[in-house]
Amino acid sequence: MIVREKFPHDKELEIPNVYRTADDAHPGVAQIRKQGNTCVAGDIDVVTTTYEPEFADFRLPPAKTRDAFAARGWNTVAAFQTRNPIHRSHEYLTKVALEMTDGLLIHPLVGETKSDDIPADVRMQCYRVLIDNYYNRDKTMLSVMPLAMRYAGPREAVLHTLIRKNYGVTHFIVGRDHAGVGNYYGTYDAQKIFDQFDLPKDIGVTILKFEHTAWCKTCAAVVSTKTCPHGPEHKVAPSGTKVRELLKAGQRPPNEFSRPEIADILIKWAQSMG
Ligand code: ADX
Repeated sequence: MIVREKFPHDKELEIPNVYRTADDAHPGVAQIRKQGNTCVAGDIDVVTTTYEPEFADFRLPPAKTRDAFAARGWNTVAAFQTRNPIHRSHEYLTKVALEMTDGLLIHPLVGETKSDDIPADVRMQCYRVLIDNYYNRDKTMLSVMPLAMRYAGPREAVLHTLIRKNYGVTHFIVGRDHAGVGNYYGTYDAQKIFDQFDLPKDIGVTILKFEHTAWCKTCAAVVSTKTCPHGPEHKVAPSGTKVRELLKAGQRPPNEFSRPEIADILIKWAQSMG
């Protein structure tokens, strides 16, 4: 870098404004606290010409992604951000979105995540198997988003939207507790933050908001709190801890929660972790 500018890293300004908390137990706050106290800025020269990034076959930069949409003739595209394997409720959001758009971009975040999140290489196997078996491949694209998670909830939802706009999408999915962690944000705060904008005019992207979704045994379908009259006792929604226990024990979570092909990849991973 040719350093043109140097300025103090004002963490006391950044932390509460980005994260709405200054609690060091918040993983995004902890990350900032670990960073240096000085920022530098300037032009960057790339000297490594042989660098082969992870997931090279799925790493499309924004301009190439926009070209890919144009080549497919997609005028409207919905993007799905995720840091998890795609389970049945996520699958529902993406397919409902695709009912309204020409194409779907599954755009998993593969940068740094919390140590207890599932690693990106395992998730990539899950996404590929899922798309091969359950999605219309003419209407679905998978590429990676090389970005670190901040777990900043609502403000990160806006960041995620702006970045995907640069990738050329017209619609962006925001479900329950988007980019949230622990109990720092309300379930729908990441949707409410968009109320202050005139959309799609201000940001150029339509936000597709989804309420909490899960399989309902009585409806025999994935439903949301908006579409289903039945209470939580009708839902198949094992806790994260329960799912991990099942996987470690070599057992698939219910098919209503996760497709068997995904469960099998996750079982292999969970068991390799010892
Ligand atoms: S996130 O950090 O990338 O938001 P995750 O991969 O769990 O985490 O979620 C991806 C997207 O799906 C987010 O928009 C999130 O709000 C939404 N989502 C996840 N699970 C559900 C669910 N059960 N119901 C509704 N939306 C959900």
